[in-house]
Amino acid sequence: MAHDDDTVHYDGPSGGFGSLKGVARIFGKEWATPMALETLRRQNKPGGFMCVSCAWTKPEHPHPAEFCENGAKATLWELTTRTCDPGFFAKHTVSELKEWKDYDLEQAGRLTHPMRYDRADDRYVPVSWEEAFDNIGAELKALDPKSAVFYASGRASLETSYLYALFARLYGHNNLPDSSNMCHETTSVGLKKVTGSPVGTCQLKDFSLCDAIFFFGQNTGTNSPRFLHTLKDAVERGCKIVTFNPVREKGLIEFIDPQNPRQMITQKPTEISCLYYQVRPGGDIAAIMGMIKHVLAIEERQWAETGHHLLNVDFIDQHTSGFDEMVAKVKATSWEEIEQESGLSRVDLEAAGQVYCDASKVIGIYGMGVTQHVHGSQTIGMLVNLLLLRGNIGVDGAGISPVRGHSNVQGQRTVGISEKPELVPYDNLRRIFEFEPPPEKGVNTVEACEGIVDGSILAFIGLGGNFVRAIPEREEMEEAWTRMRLTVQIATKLNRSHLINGEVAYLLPCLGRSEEDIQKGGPQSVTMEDSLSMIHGSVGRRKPASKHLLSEMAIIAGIAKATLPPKPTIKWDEWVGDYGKVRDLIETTYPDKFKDFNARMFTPGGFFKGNQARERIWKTESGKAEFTTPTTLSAMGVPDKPGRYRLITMRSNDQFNTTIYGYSDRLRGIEGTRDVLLMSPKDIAAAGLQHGQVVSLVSDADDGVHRQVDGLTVTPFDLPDGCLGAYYPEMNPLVPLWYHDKASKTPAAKGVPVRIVTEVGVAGPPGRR
Ligand SMILES: Nc1nc2c(c(=O)[nH]1)N[C@H]1C(S)=C(S)[C@@H](COP(=O)(O)OP(=O)(O)OC[C@H]3O[C@@H](n4cnc5c(=O)[nH]c(N)nc54)[C@H](O)[C@@H]3O)O[C@H]1N2
Ligand SMILES: Nc1nc2c(c(=O)[nH]1)N[C@H]1C(S)=C(S)[C@@H](COP(=O)(O)OP(=O)(O)OC[C@H]3O[C@@H](n4cnc5c(=O)[nH]c(N)nc54)[C@H](O)[C@@H]3O)O[C@H]1N2
Ligand SMILES: [Mo]
Repeated sequence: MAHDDDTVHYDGPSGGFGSLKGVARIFGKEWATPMALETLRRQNKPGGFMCVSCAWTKPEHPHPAEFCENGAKATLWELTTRTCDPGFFAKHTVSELKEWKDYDLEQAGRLTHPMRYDRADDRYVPVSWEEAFDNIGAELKALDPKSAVFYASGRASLETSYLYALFARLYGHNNLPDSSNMCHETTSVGLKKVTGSPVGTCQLKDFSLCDAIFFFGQNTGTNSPRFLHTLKDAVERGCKIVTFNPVREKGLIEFIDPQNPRQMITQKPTEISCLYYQVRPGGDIAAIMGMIKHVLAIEERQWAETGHHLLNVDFIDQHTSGFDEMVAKVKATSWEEIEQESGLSRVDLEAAGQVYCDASKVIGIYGMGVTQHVHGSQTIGMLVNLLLLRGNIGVDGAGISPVRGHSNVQGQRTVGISEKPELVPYDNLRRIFEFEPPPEKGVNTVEACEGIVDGSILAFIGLGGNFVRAIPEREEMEEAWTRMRLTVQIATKLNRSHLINGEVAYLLPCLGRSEEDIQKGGPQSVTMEDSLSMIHGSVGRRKPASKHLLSEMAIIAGIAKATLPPKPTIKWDEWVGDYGKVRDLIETTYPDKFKDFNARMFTPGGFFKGNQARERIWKTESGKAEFTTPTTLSAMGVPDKPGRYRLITMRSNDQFNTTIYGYSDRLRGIEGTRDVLLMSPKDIAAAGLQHGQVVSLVSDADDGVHRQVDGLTVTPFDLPDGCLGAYYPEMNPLVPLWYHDKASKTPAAKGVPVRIVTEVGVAGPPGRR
């Protein structure tokens, strides 16, 4: 819908009736069955199953329905009655399926049988599990272990992830990239550097004690909607929320709680952010710099006038390092530079800084808008700088809280999915399993891609996910992928990564989390860790989509058994028969975090794995919380230049990563298509383009590589100048593989340098200076 200000947007609030309709529209009749409703009722409840969508925490006292629009979509997506069986694969060649859209591939339904790719016939054909395991085992045995990669998309349970990492190390490598490498690796590296902890310090109770929350680049309304309830409660008791985001995201503007009858009747939304700033992509370092400049000015004035500090000087003295250098840098930076890089005015940044000064307890929140930039780790450092000034880490009601993505992405790292051996307690592994784990660092996602391109990686096992679709540099990667010897995908639904095959390829279907998992020892439960470091048990009760499915645990163990020689300390069958035994192993390996694991796994609200930064024990290089001095004001990896735009690759309200539920980005008012190029009306005019014109984007990364995406409809949207928006994963061919956060190699998907191309040539400005 176009509006009086000529941009496409949505008038309603987030939540409310729209969210219920959003679910009904996609699932129609399937959604209203007693079976589906029963499953949804158990979602995120103690003794129920943990949502397969986002990682937001599951409270101790859940709402009657503790799920959101997008959690319901994710669950119903898994529960579908459609099946993608051998008959489907007999009908369609793989080449033919490559022409299908992501949406249509997953619409085929749940995978039902283990399948092998028959290259001669270009089709998947059914195989027995034994044959699949034996062949995969034989292939892996024939390879140098260092040439194999075991990828994990952050959904698999703690139990499966632990065994998967153990398998990799027994086999002989640390090549364990995780979806988190494309996501919050910037946190794992950048936040750890300054606080000593690779994860957030907040707990749920902090949100009921804080006075202000600062949001940087996290789209709560779409990506962690249950969090909106927490925010609404905070606002209603007087907490101030200040948001920095180039896009005016509905969920952070206003919200109607669909579970609040009064609000549903009155349709009067709660205003979420009191201040909302449309920062330029990559402009957060400068924006926070401006806020800090204001805080320092107020400190000086207050000290002179009253003799009382605004800053928490005792905390700064005792607990931090690097303060003076950071302050010197802030003072030496002019407002002019700050305004230029942030795209925000001094007045606005002072107002935001004043909210910080007026609040005694502050929480900082961030998501992909911070982590997916070339200098994303510096932005995290800046946000921590701001918090440290008044001791806002390590006290109740304050802290830093990155909002994680996949439902167990944080947990996978906790139990050993890591390419970095120093993050894994090798001594405990040696003692428990009596083997020598590989000392060499393994590959992360970007390095795995480089290895696939240069031919050093020859085998890929995917425990969930849609790797080839999610990574940068799609054209080159798809081509390189087929040169691998072995590709194995463990999945619930068909996706594009299953169609780009190595010489030998298997597609292995697994149980979903909502499904019952019966092993020798009876029905099994699993566990995961949420964004706030709470560990929860989860029990699936649904009848599996097919009787041929195995659990992820059984599949990993099956491949491992076929690959590795037997060893008395390694008991795959026993572990698969009773997942409780794997929890015992996790407890023995990580005794501090998982004490009494089996006994505590169903604690309502989960149990906290602990966080030393929260206790002001700083496991950093200096032994203190570290102020960092930024080396740049822009998180972008390339400078502005004429004709160059900053492209944000975004998620719609109808997708979970590469899974596309539908074509409605309801909260942004974009309907019926994903092939849009969002652009400010001013930029459209300046570039000499028309609303509705179809254009192409080409890479402008100054590396001589031609990258292009065609067929995008110019759509007026409220965005800062020089900034474009378009959807992930469609835009991934435009992201160079080398364009990533400097410290962590997280691909910089939020500040991609591009030009706009029309039939007549390159379109005009911006790209200032
Ligand atoms: N329904 C649903 N839920 C999901 C997912 C999903 O796809 N669908 N994905 C899951 C996963 S794996 C993850 S990692 C999370 C992702 O959740 P988020 O962290 O919210 O990630 P995005 O939606 O990619 O982008 C976040 C926001 O960053 C803003 N942004 C872009 N550039 C900048 C910038 O330079 N500065 C600032 N301040 N903001 C910027 C964008 O406008 C957007 O609103 O969500 C998880 N939950
Ligand atoms: N340009 C751009 N690129 C990005 C991003 C971006 O914002 N912009 N975001 C990045 C981020 S944050 C992430 S996390 C990655 C996502 O990358 P991935 O995690 O690799 O991708 P998903 O789309 O989450 O994976 C979806 C597939 O997982 C499988 N699946 C679903 N449930 C299960 C299950 O229970 N078990 C198993 N075994 N398989 C299952 C299904 O087959 C489904 O097709 O993409 C990254 N790429
Ligand atoms: Mo993610």
